[in-house]
Amino acid sequence: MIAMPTPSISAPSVDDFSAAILRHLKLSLGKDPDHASLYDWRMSLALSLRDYVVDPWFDSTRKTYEARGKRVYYLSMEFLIGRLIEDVAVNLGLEEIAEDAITALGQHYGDVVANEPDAALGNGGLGRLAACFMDSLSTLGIPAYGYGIRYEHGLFEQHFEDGAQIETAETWLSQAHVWEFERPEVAYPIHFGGHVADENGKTVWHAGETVMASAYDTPVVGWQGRWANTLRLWAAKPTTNFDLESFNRGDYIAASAPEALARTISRVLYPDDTTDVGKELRLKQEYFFTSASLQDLLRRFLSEGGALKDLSDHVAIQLNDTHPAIAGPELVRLLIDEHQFEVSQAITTARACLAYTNHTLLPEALERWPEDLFARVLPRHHRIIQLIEAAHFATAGDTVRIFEHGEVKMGELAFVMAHHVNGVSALHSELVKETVFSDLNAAYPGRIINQTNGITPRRWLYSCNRPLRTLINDTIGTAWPDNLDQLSGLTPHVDDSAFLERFQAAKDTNKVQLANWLKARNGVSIDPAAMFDVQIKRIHEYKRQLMNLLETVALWNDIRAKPNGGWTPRVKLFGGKAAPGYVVAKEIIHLINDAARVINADPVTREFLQIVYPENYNVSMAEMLIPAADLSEQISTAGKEASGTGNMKFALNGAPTIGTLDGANVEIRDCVGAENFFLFGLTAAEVTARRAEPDYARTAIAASPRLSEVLDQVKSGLFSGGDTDRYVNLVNGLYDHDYFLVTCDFDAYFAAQRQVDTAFADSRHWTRMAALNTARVGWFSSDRTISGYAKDIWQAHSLLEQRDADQNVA
Ligand code: Z16
Repeated sequence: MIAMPTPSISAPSVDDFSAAILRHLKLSLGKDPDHASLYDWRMSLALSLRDYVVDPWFDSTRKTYEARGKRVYYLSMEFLIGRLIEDVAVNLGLEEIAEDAITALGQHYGDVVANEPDAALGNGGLGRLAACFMDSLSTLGIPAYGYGIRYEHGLFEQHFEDGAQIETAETWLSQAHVWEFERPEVAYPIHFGGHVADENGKTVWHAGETVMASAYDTPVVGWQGRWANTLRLWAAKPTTNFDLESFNRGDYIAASAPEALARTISRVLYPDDTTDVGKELRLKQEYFFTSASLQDLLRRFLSEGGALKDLSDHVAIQLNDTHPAIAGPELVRLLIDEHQFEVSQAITTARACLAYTNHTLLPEALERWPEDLFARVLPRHHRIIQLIEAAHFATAGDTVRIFEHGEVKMGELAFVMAHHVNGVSALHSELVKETVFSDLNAAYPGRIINQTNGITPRRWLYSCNRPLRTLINDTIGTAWPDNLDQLSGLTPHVDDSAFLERFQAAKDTNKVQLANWLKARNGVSIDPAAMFDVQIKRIHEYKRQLMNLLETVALWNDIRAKPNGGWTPRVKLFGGKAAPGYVVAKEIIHLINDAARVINADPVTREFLQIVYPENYNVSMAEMLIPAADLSEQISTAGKEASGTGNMKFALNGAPTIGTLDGANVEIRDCVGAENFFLFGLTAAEVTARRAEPDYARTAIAASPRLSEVLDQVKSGLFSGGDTDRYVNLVNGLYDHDYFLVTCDFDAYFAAQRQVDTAFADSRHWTRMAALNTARVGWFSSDRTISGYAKDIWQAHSLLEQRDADQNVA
């Protein structure tokens, strides 16, 4: 008999839980209920929930030590976590109890939950993927640690001033972060600069400056509280708080200089998503958290009596992009300089532990450091990379170099120091083999594999879409959240009218909720009966928000020309931030807002077309927008979006995709069926071929009267109050170097949108299509992704059966 997984905790009664909240209010917050603010209630609720995480967490840690198996270490510059109250409550099965208790105490649960700051220690897809992976690692019961940086300031907050993006600092840590536990005793020195010297046949690094990396632990509890892993984030601290000599002289400013210097390292997240950074402080951040993490895992391994030659039997280290690629040379350094390894043995041992995930083919996002800067900041590693390159040349020849054109290429370094390299969708992994790493793929056949991304269904359906959750529970039972393939059980119901009506009612509830939220927040009214057409993601030329906007203007023109044309009412929703230094992306934001102002004010078209762009898109906003979406915009230039993960979230929540054959769109379409996906545009191969044609953009514009008209309107200042300068670069860019082929795909996109109009007008047909999307995308659970990494890359195992067996005996 297979034992049913048992929840780890026994649920309290609502009264007990209310009492726990009141106890925290009094003893942890020092408030009585009459004087408690929303903040106080939120903190008390979070602390009361946290109390239930600790036992499963201890239990998991104990099991991990006992098992002496493999631990997974996920090194990531970013963990885009969002809010945690709902997440923890849902995973512990305490959601209803928490809500009832808060309500019984006279508070509004939604307001209390929304008081929590949205932890934005990431930019976008890569950071959110890391957060979904942490959820799945715990749900699957795989012993794992996430390692990252405890940024004092997360991703900037976005405001619009006259339609232009303005950034202000994010300050989530200005309030206590309830979920973390400070570990002052866990701290490691991190060295920078100085010089290396050869002393008695040994290479010695005399560092120029040293900071301490200090640990903060957040438990990450999985589904039903069966397992909890640790997210360990490092904060930079000075080795000494004061330069006492200066202090005693009375020079208080000089005395605090080392502290100021150290703290800049974990001060702020770089706000770039697949755009170039290349700053010295960024390199220091990367080395800072990577070195701390490796020192920490080595200490743990050695404290358990492990022999370092067996390290790879116990340690699997995953590098999330090249950001922690310094892990290769750093692990080699630690083995040689501190544990007396031979060079080749150190390289072999390190490589057996390390694996690297590539998340982009965009050349500007593949990190390279000027060699002189690199050698100045990390002189010892500079030498070690020379040894690594020599070892690589010895096996593979010297066609692919790590040092080239005065730069250190981190992609190549990560590749040669990894036992496996993976892409994040089937198409992307093939392109990794064919393009950026084709020579390395030939030199190391079989090293590149695919692990298509996934999303956690606990956050991205169960928590964020209660109406749909209820319908699914009523239809197929409640075992799907950690076994998402079960959603296929919905398929037979898509021809059942009662089911379809409930599916549509769930969507409508979410749409009304979004409309109310937008009204309260932005003062804009949108009609929940209109189609909600949503594009939310970082603003980037390759993601082609500009094409979406131009199509919107073209539609506006058509409606104006024929106001009684039986148009399908649409709300175009945009959300997303631009990197502060990415000028074109900021112009695109400005244009969307400018066009929104003009188009939304047009009485002729108002009932058919609106553009809404709420400020400061983040994880919490995604949790509102995705369940309310009718249509998912995934329109990147084919070959450019490595995977996408928003695409999966929309499909899961019953929003069909309009999209290109790019990233994971390809696999989503295979799953949901071509008839339930609005495909358009050039393929990756056609994109490459088209770029080789002379004047491809001008040719496309000339062939499209519709596009020509729109571009003329933008140029004429129609949306910029007569200012003909504002968008001159943006529009000329399309004529002169439309690298992302907005012009070439425009007509196909417009035509696909008209097919969407027709399909949406047949509401039963549309709802069936939406339901089939939900029923057929169970494969995109991050549980499936993590199982793939565990099997193909880490050789790591779940300890859940062990735990359940023990518990059934008890
Ligand atoms: C990022 O978010 C991604 C790639 C990258 O090199 C750097 C950052 Cl910060 C994204 C990809 O653009 C996206 O396609 C993918 O789904 C996501 O990483 C997760 O793999």
